[in-house]
Amino acid sequence: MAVHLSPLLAHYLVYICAALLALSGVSFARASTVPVKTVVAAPLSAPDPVAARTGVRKIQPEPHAIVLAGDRDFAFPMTVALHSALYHFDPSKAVDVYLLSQGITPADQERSLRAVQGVHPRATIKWIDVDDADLSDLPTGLWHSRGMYLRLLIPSLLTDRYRRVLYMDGDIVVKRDLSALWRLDTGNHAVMAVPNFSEPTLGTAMPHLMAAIDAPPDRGYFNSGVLFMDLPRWRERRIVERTLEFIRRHREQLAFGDQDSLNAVFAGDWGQLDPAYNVQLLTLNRFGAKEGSDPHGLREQLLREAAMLHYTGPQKPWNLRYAGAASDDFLEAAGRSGWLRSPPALWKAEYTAAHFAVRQAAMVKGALRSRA
Ligand SMILES: [Mn+2]
Repeated sequence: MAVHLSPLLAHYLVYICAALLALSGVSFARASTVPVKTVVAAPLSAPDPVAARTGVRKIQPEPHAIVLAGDRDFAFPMTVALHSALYHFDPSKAVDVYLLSQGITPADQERSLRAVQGVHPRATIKWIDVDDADLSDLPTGLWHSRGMYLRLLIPSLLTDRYRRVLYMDGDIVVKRDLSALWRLDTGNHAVMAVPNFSEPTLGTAMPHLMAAIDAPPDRGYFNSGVLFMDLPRWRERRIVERTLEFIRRHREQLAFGDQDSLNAVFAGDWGQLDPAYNVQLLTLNRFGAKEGSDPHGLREQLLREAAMLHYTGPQKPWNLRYAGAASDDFLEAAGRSGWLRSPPALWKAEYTAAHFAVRQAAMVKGALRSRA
């Protein structure tokens, strides 16, 4: 007779394994040359008194981890994004946050930590200064700095303690409790994501690369700004190695380095998240065109129900010239974060003056260099 594992037992086995891992003292960050700064934003809740008395440790549920990443002047938008995520995150659930920095100054890292301090009672927040030597030869574009590749470091930077991790871009404002993601059944999918609103299939997004991709052109093409990643599956399927290989081989033909390459490697084999988890504001007008006779109504509904507003495109709501959608949502989230010291009109001007020109110049330089 075949041994049959009941779903409930299997469920608890996962918990028990997670608890054993936690008890074995596996550290958060994998041993590497990357210096890890540990700052606990708020004390974790007191030990369970019953567990202390009986000596029985409470079995831990799947740990929740969120990763954001950015370079140079992205500290401010990243902080607003993180603040908004923690502000809405179920306060009864512990959440570990990792902020990957590519050249964000220690002063800005400190300022960011102060800005989100105390927003969530069970959040731990760590900055990780990444060694980006491995990424230095990757192509960049006019509007995309090397920071876009930082998400590819997640499977090697985080330990086995985490199974499913949420990566989110820094140009996002969160509007709802994201802990709901960890209740999703993600099946065998290594990644869950939202289709790209403007080009939702491989064939429309990268027709010139279809010969290099082992999938029919009508397979889905996702936006890489929000990725719910199953890390063991990423490692098992060597997603990062294969993505880097694809980037290097097709560097001349990539419009969006990380996004095109990840889509090429996944080749349509990914799970679809509700579009509310990545509302791509620049191309919102493309959403719902096929689904209904009232696309305008669908778009209004999506904006109302958005869990994550994604400020896609070159113009960002922290720039003076931003004239896109949901500007107020950013202003509100930015105002609520403890980052700002001056009123919105003034800080926008300050920020634009201090960072925008520098950033664009650096990107033009990077683009010219990668083309050379
Ligand atoms: Mn983005």
